[in-house]
Amino acid sequence: MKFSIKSAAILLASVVTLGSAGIASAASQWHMPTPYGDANLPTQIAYKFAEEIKNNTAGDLDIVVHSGASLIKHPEIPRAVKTGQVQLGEVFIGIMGNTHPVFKHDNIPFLATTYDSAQKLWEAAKPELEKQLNKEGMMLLYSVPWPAQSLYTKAPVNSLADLQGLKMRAYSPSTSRLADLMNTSPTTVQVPEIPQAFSTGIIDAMITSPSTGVNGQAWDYLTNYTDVRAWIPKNMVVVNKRSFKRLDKKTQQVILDAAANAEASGWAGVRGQAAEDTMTLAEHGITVSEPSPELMAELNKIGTIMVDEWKAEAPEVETILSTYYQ
Ligand code: PCA
Repeated sequence: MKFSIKSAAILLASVVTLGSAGIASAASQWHMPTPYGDANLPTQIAYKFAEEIKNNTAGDLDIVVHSGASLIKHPEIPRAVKTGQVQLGEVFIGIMGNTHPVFKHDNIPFLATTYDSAQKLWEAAKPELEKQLNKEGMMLLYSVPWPAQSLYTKAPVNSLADLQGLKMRAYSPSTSRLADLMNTSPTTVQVPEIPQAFSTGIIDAMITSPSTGVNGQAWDYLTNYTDVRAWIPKNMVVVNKRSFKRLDKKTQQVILDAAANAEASGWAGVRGQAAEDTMTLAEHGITVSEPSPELMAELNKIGTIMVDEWKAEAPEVETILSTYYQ
């Protein structure tokens, strides 16, 4: 396991805090690493969540949000929470696709492309996902959706032939598979490295939200946004089970209430955020267009293949899908 000096120091600090909390029941400080920067809706919600808990415990539980992967690198956050290196953390659900197939519900193209259907898929997937988290010593607190994921390129795209051979950014096991099926080469790039990866030719195209495009000033290095709205992924905030159980019932309830509020504000805020950020892309000169029927037909075919492959991976997937389609 890799610990940075900074996280080792914080770990030590929290051990000291916990120790003194045991004696004098003083306020405790918890650390919450998050993957994305402060401009993102999930990060803003994380700050509000922490503030609500601090207020409603009269300062007894102080959650320090470490945004933008500043404390722990994104792919290492699940393990940091699992092992108790930190008490809770935020993670992109799809990034855990190789931990268990249930996490892949998050990045399957064209399974749920409206916010209502994405919410329905989330409700269907949640019990199965919670079972897997439980096995990993973690508990789900809340989830925040991203705007629908669309295609960014350096030229107009009318069909998949226009993408053939390009280097496509991937951010999860499912998006790597998608890039393969699109006849492009998947390249894993984290959000902060997107601008440099485009300008140095490491990637030529990506599928992500209008928000991530705006954050990375996509107009500096690409020209086209084709609004395919292929899926609606989510972040989730998970807590170490033992850390949570050690709290008194009242504090646990404060956390659960704040988590429910956080989840509701994510679903309420995402549509407006999507519209606003798409407009910002256009205002900066990116050509925003609706996809051609040909492109959509090709992509939908890939979506069907991916659902079939996913279904074959585990019986839990069948359970998710039958609940979703009910
Ligand atoms: N932005 C994040 C996850 C999904 C999104 O819209 C990313 O591109 O990595």
